[in-house]
Amino acid sequence: MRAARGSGSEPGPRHEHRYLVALGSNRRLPGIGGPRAVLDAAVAALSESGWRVVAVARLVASAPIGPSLRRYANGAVLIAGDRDPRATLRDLQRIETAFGRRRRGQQWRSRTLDLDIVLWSGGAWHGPHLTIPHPLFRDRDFVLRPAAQIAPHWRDPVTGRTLRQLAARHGRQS
Ligand code: A4P
Ligand code: MG
Repeated sequence: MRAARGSGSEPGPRHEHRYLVALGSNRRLPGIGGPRAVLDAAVAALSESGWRVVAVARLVASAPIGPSLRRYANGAVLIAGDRDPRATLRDLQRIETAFGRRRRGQQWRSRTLDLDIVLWSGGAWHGPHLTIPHPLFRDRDFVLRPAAQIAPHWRDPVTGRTLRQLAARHGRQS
């Protein structure tokens, strides 16, 4: 793991935004490998598409939530760049598609790659297709643990709690 100093939401150069992105996979991708290899390749794809990769969390294995029976690999990455949240979501969805993700069918079905925006340095964002913070992230150990590893002091703008606090709270409850 490469850890970021500070909160993760600190301003970088002017016009630079930071995003904390959660990664998940529970399917093999031919030519790449199993879920862990898919997530490593997804981080490389972010870097190739112009993002500065600030920190990458150690991957965790997690039991599936929802209808899929396959175990997931999950992770988190802190990236920096000049794209606004809408452009960032498009970028993440383009990478998901390049990794064989099909958006048809049931929600939460098994997938080769899921990239969700958990937090960004601009605070809260509500648009027709995008909500930041991600509405479910506080309930998910497989998001909180990797996220708290790379940005422990970053505060959730809704609850005011840091990622470390949210991860510790969730760990005690589950
Ligand atoms: N959208 C809204 N807000 C956001 C955001 N902050 N980041 C919209 C990304 N997308 C956001 O997502 C559906 C729509 O959510 C997008 O078109 C976007 O406009 P999707 O990725 O197409 O579909 P999905 O992944 O099936 O839905 P969602 O809600 O992202 O599912 P989740 O919450 O990601 O759950 N179990 C384990 N152990 N590990 C996992 O990673 N993941 C899921 C998927 C279920 N169970 C899991 C895991
Ligand atoms: Mg998603």
